[in-house]
Amino acid sequence: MFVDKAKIFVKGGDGGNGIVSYRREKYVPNGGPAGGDGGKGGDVIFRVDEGLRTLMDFRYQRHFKGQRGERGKVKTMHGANAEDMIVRIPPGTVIIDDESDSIIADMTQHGSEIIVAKGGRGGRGNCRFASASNPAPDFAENGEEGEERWITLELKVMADVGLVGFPSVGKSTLLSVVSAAQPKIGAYHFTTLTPNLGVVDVGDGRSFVMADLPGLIEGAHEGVGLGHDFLRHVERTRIILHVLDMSGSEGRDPFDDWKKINQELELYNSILAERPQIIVANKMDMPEAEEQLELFREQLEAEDEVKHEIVPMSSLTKKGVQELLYKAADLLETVPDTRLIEEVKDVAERKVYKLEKEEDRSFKVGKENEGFYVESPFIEKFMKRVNLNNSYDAIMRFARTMRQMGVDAELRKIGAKDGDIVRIGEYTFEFFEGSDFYYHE
Ligand SMILES: Nc1nc2c(ncn2[C@@H]2O[C@H](COP(=O)(O)OP(=O)(O)O)[C@@H](O)[C@H]2O)c(=O)[nH]1
Ligand SMILES: [Mg+2]
Repeated sequence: MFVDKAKIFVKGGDGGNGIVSYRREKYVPNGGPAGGDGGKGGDVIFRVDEGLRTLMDFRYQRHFKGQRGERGKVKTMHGANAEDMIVRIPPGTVIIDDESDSIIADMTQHGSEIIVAKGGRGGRGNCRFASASNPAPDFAENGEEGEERWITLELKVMADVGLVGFPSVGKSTLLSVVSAAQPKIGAYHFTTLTPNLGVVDVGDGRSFVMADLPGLIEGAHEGVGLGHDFLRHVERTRIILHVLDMSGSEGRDPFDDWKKINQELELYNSILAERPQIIVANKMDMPEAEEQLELFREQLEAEDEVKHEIVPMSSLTKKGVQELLYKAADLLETVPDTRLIEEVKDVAERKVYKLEKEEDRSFKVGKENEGFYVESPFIEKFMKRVNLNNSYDAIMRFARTMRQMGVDAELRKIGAKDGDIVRIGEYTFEFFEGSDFYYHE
């Protein structure tokens, strides 16, 4: 089976910043804090859509970023939450977290959803930090950053469209022209049991999977029994493109070929004879082709076999190829897909990864140059949220958190004293040992 893959980046929207603002009312000289909270950033959500068959869309768009939440507003008003970003995926898509190489989800049901990157919380406005000891706080929180991750999407695909026809009629060439697949042109495939599959972009938002099914006659011919192995693949395709060499080169008779292949299909499984079929009149660039096509049409009529659409085309000049793709996509829409998603699965075993990560509050302290350093993703994230540059209150809150985490104690253990320099990320601070002033509520 063929695996369609896409590697993409997802990021939830950042939360909106909380703001600092004060009430201003007539006759009230110093109103209380009134800066509102920021809105939540938009989540990036994957939703299964049974109308999709391939991961084709992800070849064009690889980055999905949720919108930012709105800033907080005056008069303690909330900024609006950003709308979530909905990304459609085909049923059967397995979502893998790249960093841990584990499965986040295995999406099968139409309409089911999963949040792959959460939007950040909005920052709190200064009205939320008012307390008896600090009735007019001069700081607000920045919005939290949205979650981000690289993920790989994997989809096991079955062919929607099967190419059948005698050797050398141009099946492999057609597949190579309409997809990225690179089957061997002009080669018989006695030895390979796997059909070549390619994802075909119709160009109007639709896509489907096409299989080159060599061996139908080649194998049967040789008596090696490969023919029927390939027929099993045809059995699972939803429509058949019956490719004919309309140039009648190499002594071929298109009508005769057509009947023989149909017989072969019918012998294997009579259902196949009923499968929707498009007759692909290939090699129309050749001199004799027009005449042959006329003859072919007459022969069909004479035997009352006018059941299928005929599309004249040439893989060489590409004339008629686009029309064939539209017709195939149209026909597919009329054929319900009854194949089970379960059939398509059987993904390699991987451990299942939990989307909810525990907040990691671990940190590391050490000595460097003349001072000390603290390393901690949690603290660095915290510093991004709290704007330390312009607010005394914010620094106090920051220091309190550090003490709660035990950072101060650890620094003291390795010798930090009053006035020593402590670097955290890009910031440097002065260490005040046990200062009430610093940790005052
Ligand atoms: N003139 C012409 N030659 C073609 C066309 N399509 C395929 N061929 C040639 O026909 C030969 C057999 O093609 P291939 O795709 O391997 O046929 P397959 O055996 O059905 O897979 C190759 O030499 C191709 O270059 C076409 O539209 N016009
Ligand atoms: Mg071939």
